[in-house]
This record gives sequence, C-alpha cells and structure tokens, in this order.
Amino acid sequence: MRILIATMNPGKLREYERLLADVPGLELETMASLAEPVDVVEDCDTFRGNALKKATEIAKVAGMPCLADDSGLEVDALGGRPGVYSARYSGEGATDAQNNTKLLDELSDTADEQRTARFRCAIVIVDGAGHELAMADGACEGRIGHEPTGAHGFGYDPLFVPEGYTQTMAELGPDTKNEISHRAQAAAKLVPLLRELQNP
Ligand code: ITT
Repeated sequence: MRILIATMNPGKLREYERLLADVPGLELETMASLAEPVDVVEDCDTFRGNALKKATEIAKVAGMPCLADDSGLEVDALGGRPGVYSARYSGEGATDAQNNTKLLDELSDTADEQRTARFRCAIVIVDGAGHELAMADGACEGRIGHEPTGAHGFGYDPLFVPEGYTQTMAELGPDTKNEISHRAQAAAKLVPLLRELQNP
C-alpha cells in the first residue's frame, strides 16, 4: 500500500518515516511526488477537523490514499492557546523562533507550577476518493520552560519539557520523542489499523 504523507514540514515527515517503519509493505510518498503544491486552508476549530480536511483535499488531487495530521500546543495558563493556531501563533508565516519568543513573552509572569501544557495530534487517513479509512489521536503532557534549549525536533520542542523529564524535547532527541510524543501515540494507534487495511 502506498500512502502520501501530507505535510510540508520536514521535521514531521522524518518522524512519520520512523513511526510507521514497522508496517509491512507500506510505502510512504512525500508531497514532492505531486505535480503541483496543494494549499489547504486549515480553518477548522479542531485538530481532527483540520486533519480530515487536509487529507481529503490532498487525496483527491493526488488520487491516492493520504495521511494528514494536525497538531499543536495547548497551554493551560493561556486557556488552551495557541491550539489549532500553533503554526501561526505570532502571525502568518511565523518562524518557530518567533512563536517561541511570543510564548515566553505571554508566560513571563506565569509561575512554574502553572506552566502546564500538552502537545496534541490528530491523524486521519483517507482513500484516493477522499473517504475516511482511519483516525487516531494522541497527547503528550508537559510544561513550558523559561528559555529555548536543545537542537533536535522543530516547533515548540526547545521549550517543551515532557512530564517525567527535566530536559526539553529538543534536548531529548528523536529516539525519546518517537517513544513519547503526541504524534507517536497517535501513530501507534494507527499501526494496527494500517495492518488491517493491508490484510482485510
Ligand atoms: P503541515 O501542516 O505542513 O503538516 P505544520 O508545521 O503547519 O506543517 P501543523 O499545522 O500541524 O503543522 O502545525 C502545528 C504547529 O504546532 C507546528 O508548526 C509547530 O509549531 C507545533 N507543533 C506540532 N507538532 C509539534 C512537535 O512535535 N514539536 C514541536 N512543535 C510542534
């Protein structure tokens, strides 16, 4: 089975290549295999809604099964923000560094015990006609640090200290991230569903 991974984020793509490596006979294609880029407006107010919209629109253009996710950071002291707006938290086209700076600014008066947060991820797989084949979601609890630390990962990883750890996700690196992350947990739920789809 060939599945198109619908992301423009190279950090995410690398994670999926590892997270789904154990599904026998699964071939992952990247967006580079599309003749033209597909720009999906992620305007739903839930991670699931955005993932389903992205997967459906891209699968129809590609004419092949497509896996899309939507993910983001929920910070309790900010009432769950930036949530579905995580990628553009500090404005359209924001860099990871700009988003991290804004997050630190907004939390500058927030004490350690109130800096709780979680990454969330929803993954949807649809077939080439745009019908939903599988859906899964995952969460990774943690807290927001006081300065960016570490060089691995992407997005808010340099600020996010997962529960049970003292280092940020960007310090912990890909092996640990692929065991504990929101995306890893959602992908782990998808593995049996993908096996079932291969051998109904
Ligand atoms: P695609 O839509 O092309 O997949 P994206 O980076 O815009 O790429 P999302 O819409 O899922 O992906 O955006 C979520 C944002 O949330 C992302 O830009 C990061 O800032 C943050 N995020 C998501 N997963 C993350 C992770 O594993 N580590 C750190 N930050 C993450």
